[in-house]
Amino acid sequence: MQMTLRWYGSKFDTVTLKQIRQIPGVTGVISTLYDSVPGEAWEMEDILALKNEIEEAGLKLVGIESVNIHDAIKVGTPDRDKYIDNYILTLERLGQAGIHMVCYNFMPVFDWTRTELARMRPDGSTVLAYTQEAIDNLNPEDMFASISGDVNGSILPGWEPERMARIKELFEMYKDVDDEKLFENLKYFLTRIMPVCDKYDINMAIHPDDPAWSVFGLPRIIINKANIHRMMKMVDNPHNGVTFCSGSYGTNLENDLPDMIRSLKGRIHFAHVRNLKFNSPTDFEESAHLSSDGTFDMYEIMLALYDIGFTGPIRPDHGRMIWDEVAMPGYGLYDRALGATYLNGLWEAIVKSHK
Ligand code: DNO
Repeated sequence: MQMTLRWYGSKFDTVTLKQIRQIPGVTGVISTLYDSVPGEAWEMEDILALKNEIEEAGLKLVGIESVNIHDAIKVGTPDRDKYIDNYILTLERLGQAGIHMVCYNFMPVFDWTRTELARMRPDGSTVLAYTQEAIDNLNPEDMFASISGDVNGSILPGWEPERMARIKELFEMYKDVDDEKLFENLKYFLTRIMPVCDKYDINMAIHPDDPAWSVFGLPRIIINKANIHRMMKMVDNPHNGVTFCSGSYGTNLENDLPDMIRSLKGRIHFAHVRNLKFNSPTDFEESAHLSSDGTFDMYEIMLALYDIGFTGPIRPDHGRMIWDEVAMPGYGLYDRALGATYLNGLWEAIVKSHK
């Protein structure tokens, strides 16, 4: 595996490439053109500028998170092909620039959803948290306003204000889309992009829906083992794979994470590894990465990745806000650096104990 950190680009991130370079064992970053608009083709010069900036800092651009998908593609409106054509153009240019992993999601309206961005834990750190009760008592149109006070001046991925301003319209667009329709539209999209992925050896890594169940009555499909296997079978190509995100699949306690990983040999193209602490099955908060701070056995997760011969990029995921850092919730430097170091430690021990 290759340890990386997510980086939003020098215009948007409070963390610098220099700081990332100084985290032991982190050799690459996962980045994006954060101000790109879903549906538009990325310009080659922008891709190369991002890549060069990262390489000049002594790191590697190991993959993209995310190239976002236009709603027309998810909804399957008649004009979807023009947006898919642009997506293909972006993939072509990424391939030509030597980038071979693209993370994306197929979640309607909201990307990942949390009801609190700064829940205080007993040690004074703050974390992202979710309670189903809060969602059940909230009008989706007020969702953005309810968390926007805690964003620390940042734009959250998938929660761009312009997008949230259109929320009513977005809900309207998805009103006839159920799980089956969403699967169908995903299949259409994947079928169209696979030739370019084959040509440039680009691994597509779908990110799970987070939380792994329907919110506000919207369809959610990338939520469990059965559905991921359905997704891979319907377009059976090794480039059609997944981002294994322990924190997202783990929101549903019925998901057996090590078992899911073992069933995905050869199809996990990217791993997000983090822990959650459950207060009840529908109230969880994002803990430190350490097993004993949360609910998951992180050793078992890393061991499962080792057992399937995982060689792709991995990153610590959301971190707690600690040591008075002010950053995008979940994406500060300190706790993610601790996470990377811990995961590297587990990996070293696993590798050595298998010799
Ligand atoms: C949350 C992230 C997600 C993820 C997208 C992938 O912090 O894991 O926003 O990047 O769902 O497209």
